[in-house]
Amino acid sequence: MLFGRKHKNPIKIVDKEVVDWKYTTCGYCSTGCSIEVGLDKTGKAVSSRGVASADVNRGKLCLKGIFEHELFYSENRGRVPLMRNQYYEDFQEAGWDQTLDRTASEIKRIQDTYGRDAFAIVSTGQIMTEEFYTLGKLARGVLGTNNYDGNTTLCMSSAVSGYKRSFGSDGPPGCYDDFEHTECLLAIGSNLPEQHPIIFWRLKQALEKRKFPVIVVDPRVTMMAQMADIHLPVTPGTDVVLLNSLAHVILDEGLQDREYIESHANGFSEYSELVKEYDPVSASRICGIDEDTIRNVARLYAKANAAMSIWTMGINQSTHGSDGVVGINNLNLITGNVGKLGGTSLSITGQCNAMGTREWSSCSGLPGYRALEHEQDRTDIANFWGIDKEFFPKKRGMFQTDIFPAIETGQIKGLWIIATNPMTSMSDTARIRKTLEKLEFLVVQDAYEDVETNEYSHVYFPAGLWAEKEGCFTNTERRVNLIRNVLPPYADSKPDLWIFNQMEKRFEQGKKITFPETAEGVFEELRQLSKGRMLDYSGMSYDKIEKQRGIQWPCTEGDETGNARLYTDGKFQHEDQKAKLIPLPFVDNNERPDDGYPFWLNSGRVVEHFHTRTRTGKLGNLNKFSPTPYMEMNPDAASELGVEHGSYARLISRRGDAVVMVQLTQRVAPNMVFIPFHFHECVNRLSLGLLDPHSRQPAYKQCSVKIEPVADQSAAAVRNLAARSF
Ligand SMILES: Nc1nc2c(c(=O)[nH]1)N[C@H]1C(S)=C(S)[C@@H](COP(=O)(O)OP(=O)(O)OC[C@H]3O[C@@H](n4cnc5c(=O)[nH]c(N)nc54)[C@H](O)[C@@H]3O)O[C@H]1N2
Ligand SMILES: Nc1nc2c(c(=O)[nH]1)N[C@H]1C(S)=C(S)[C@@H](COP(=O)(O)OP(=O)(O)OC[C@H]3O[C@@H](n4cnc5c(=O)[nH]c(N)nc54)[C@H](O)[C@@H]3O)O[C@H]1N2
Ligand code: SF4
Ligand SMILES: [Mo]
Repeated sequence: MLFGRKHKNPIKIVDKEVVDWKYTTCGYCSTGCSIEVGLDKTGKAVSSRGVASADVNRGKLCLKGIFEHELFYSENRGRVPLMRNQYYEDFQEAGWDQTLDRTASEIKRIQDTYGRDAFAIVSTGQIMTEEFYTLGKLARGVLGTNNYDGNTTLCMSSAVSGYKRSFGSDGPPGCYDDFEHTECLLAIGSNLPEQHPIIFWRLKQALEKRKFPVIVVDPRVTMMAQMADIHLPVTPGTDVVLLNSLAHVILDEGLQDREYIESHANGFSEYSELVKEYDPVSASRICGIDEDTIRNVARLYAKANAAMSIWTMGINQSTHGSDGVVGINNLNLITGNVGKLGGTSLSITGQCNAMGTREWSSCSGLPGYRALEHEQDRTDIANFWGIDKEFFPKKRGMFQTDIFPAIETGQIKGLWIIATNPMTSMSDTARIRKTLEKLEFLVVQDAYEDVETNEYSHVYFPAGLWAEKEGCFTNTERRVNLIRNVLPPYADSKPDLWIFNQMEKRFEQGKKITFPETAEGVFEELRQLSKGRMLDYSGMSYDKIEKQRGIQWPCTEGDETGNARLYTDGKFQHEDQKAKLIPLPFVDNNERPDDGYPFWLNSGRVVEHFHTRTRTGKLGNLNKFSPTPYMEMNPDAASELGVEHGSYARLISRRGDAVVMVQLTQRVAPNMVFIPFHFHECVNRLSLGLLDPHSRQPAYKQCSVKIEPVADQSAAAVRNLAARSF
């Protein structure tokens, strides 16, 4: 008997006839895979492949990367600038000059009438670093609005805040190579196999060579939890209690690294006092993890020669997001696991250039991790840009999640939205819609003209996408990588950099500042501004980045390569160079399930879609995996309610309702449902999004709902189709 395909037709891989491969970096997630885009002899992008010599992905790509070249030809890309008087009127096609002039004059009108801060800007984690820096120059140096922020507040704000509180600065200290050295991995609220498939593959590679325990903390049995040695299905929103309790056991049993704490951290006595209250028995009643498991995990972590923690949105998107990050940092400080091979506190970032905006956009301050609150930083940047330092405010302005309520109250009258889609991605859709309707002027700058937020705009700027432009992204492990320009921008769309530069020319204040026209020209400014700082780019150039397939900062002038880790010398960025151990009392302030709304509503992502589906919803090879809004629901809970697998059900929260298809699975507990947030008019109609007090990040993952079967299934199906036109 012969095995194999001998008697069947062999699979034929169609020759795409690529004549040229162009070097880029993936534009979806923060893993930062190096991609080459293949062009055929007509200049059409026909293929994408992973770059074998790139340390990050070593030739691999996930589903999204493999089909990324199809984006160039995807539907509903913005072709030309559009304009209208009121958002409910039809758009008219207009030229760039006309739409830029109108936008500039509306910004001036609003700022003259109501004050500089009455015009706000909300950006993204998905444009190039050079574009971020230029937007920051425009916002801070020319327009002078202090209400300038980005969607990283929905995403990374808690990590930034937690790093600053513990270590004195933002900047993830570890790298993927730490998997090769660690003896224990704790992954909290992070589902790598779906959200960062290639980081996951790096972890699997490390585990194949050498076994070490993997502990996953997630209320859901995610793919990551399925491969874990220990899964802790924590009660939503209570990670801080679990972390305090792990520390309790470590200190109680004397497993801490006394020498490290003494030499490198402050605040031990207040911290250890607080932690005493979180004995495993009391903690288990709040966080839902039994006392023996807490003890076991604490001992495993503390006794490992090197232990590392990674986390993503399960921690950041919580009313205790910033505290959760500090709790993880505390754990790593008391066990001496910062800046060491395999011992780190590594925030897995989200968007392709979430790091670039943190480093250079000036959203939370001034470029290069400088703060508006520091006089020296204000002086340095004012001198570098050639403006009066008094032009800068002395304190950062509103976060994105405070900008929207300020529109409601009339404090903010105009808004510029760049590469983000709050109509789908912010909590309480009905409220966001009302908010956008209140604006005197809204300009939306996006690669796609059918992005939902654009329904409320007065002006639409069509932007170039990903490799239609040139510039850098920084990934999770602080690796700066390059996107070469593969194709010209689609139709009459323009690179974001070009749009910012054109806007600057329309303001008197803009004449004082030089705005380089090319991305590489901007990069030169980043090199100069970062010289000698922790965030040092001065040893990098585009060619060198491409040759090395990405360089990790700090990379000082004269250095051949970058540096894989931060804080290896145990010196931190607080004034006394010590890290801080911070006590974290827990207050339970979430909306929890009750008799009226008995289910936890959890939300997140699936591998085949990216965020609000402006891109993946249009690629057949991705959208076909999940074209319909759905929820994961436990079969026992469903049978009690008479809800069937594959039917539609209605969810109701105190904010609104949504109809989704039911997928029965044991991945969620009977008192929880999980909905991927990618679909418009879906989970964010229901979510509450209470804010973290430090980071202002929304707790997307915790609120409560009730569920009812839908009697008229065909009407539900029609409603769901109407919810999304892709
Ligand atoms: N395919 C794909 N990949 C992506 C993205 C995408 O849209 N699609 N987006 C990118 C971006 S911007 C981001 S931010 C990342 C997000 O990456 P992840 O954070 O890994 O993804 P999520 O699914 O949002 O949430 C992770 C897990 O948090 C868990 N969780 C919920 N509540 C709690 C809690 O109270 N405690 C704990 N410990 N866990 C909890 C959820 O059950 C979920 O499994 O992914 C990036 N990668
Ligand atoms: N319920 C719930 N809500 C969530 C989350 C959750 O887990 N649950 N996660 C939150 C998180 S972590 C995030 S990061 C946000 C993401 O939320 P959004 O930022 O609103 O989502 P995206 O779909 O990524 O929006 C990016 C937009 O930029 C456009 N774009 C892409 N490239 C370019 C470019 O080069 N230039 C320009 N001008 N436009 C471009 C895309 O077409 C798209 O419209 O959602 C948040 N919302
Ligand atoms: S893992 Fe992330 S960076 Fe890599 S190909 Fe997939 S989406 Fe792109
Ligand atoms: Mo994110």
